[in-house]
Amino acid sequence: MTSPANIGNIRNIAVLAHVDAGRTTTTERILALADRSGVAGEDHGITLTAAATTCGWRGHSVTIIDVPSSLVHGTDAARAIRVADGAVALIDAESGVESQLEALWRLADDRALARIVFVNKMDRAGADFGAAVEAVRSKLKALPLVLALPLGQGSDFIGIIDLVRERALTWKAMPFGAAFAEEPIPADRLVEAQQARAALVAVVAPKQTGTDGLVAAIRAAVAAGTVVPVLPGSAFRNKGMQPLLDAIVDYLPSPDQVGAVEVQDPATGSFSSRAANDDAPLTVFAFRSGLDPVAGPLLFARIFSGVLAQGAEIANATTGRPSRVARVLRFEASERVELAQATAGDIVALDGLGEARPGDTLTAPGQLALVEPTTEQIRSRSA
Ligand SMILES: Nc1nc2c(ncn2[C@@H]2O[C@H](COP(=O)(O)OP(=O)(O)OP(=O)(O)O)[C@@H](O)[C@H]2O)c(=O)[nH]1
Ligand SMILES: [Mg+2]
Repeated sequence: MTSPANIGNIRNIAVLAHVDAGRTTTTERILALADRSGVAGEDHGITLTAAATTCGWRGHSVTIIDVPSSLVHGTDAARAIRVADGAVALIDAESGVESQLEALWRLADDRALARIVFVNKMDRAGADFGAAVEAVRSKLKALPLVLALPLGQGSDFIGIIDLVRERALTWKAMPFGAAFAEEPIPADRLVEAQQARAALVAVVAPKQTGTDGLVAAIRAAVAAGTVVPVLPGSAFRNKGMQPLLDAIVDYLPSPDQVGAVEVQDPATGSFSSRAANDDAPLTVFAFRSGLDPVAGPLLFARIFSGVLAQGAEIANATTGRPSRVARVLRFEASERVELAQATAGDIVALDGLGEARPGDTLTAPGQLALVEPTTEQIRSRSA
């Protein structure tokens, strides 16, 4: 986990949810699962104080970015979405799509962010998967692509039918066990599952038949923003979490797929783009401040391009002041890891930046650029 990941194996994911839909529970479950698969035999106290936490899954480095639900924190939410390459939207299976998710969804629309939907709380008595899928269409104005059907609901919710791989996954280790069994699709659901699979194949029209061709076609459609995969589960009961992680890895884009970042020259106002790779000039965007009980005040930031080394002399392009990064940290599920450097696509916490604020862009001295316009620029534009 501590070695730098190949950029194609990075997933920076924002979790979008209405208050109480299960953002914290879902994030905790993901981190617990991923942590267990990556690190053997330790006691995992999971810290959720961080604005971004990184974990490993199937050889990928997945960073979960916390997005405040309440739009009282609208700027924080918009910046969290700005640094994400994809998002998981949580819908409460009982209460459906609610206002805060709708507002966050619009912010993600503005950035054409690739998304998948997790219909959470399928174990609740009033859970209605079909209604949640319909709400993706009617309220979120997106084309839902159902990738799995629930097996039972309410207290009978035991698992899902994976339509892509045509199998049933059941979590029978009660009450909260993560282990699941893979079985054939139950005979009484077979026709329904075949019809649902045919519907999904018809939407994404894979050029190659077979599972791999279908996965690639779904991935392409998600990146293009034409479809939103939908999966049912229950974070609280720990059911459906591995398929959610698989979907993050299989269907949401990596930083290099999302591509270059558009920046503005603070002196001339002219725009240019910087490619999402280590050889491009350094572009770091600070999106959230945090106060860590151990590390102290930190600034969470995304490396859009270039390489940021610990101790590097940098410039705050927003304020025009020189600065120095004392430490580059990454929050992993169970610990804080100090990195020698962060590379393009990484999301890290920076220590020692003093006056820098969320919204600031940090660059190499002499290569100033802004990801977000400065307050002065916004004022002069609206004047
Ligand atoms: N039955 C059931 N309850 C759930 C599930 N997921 C979360 N909950 C419960 O729903 C409540 C809210 O869950 P949280 O994970 O705290 O939700 P949140 O979205 O982080 O809430 P805020 O941080 O307040 O926005 C808690 O009581 C959870 O135990 C689920 O899958 N099934
Ligand atoms: Mg929460």
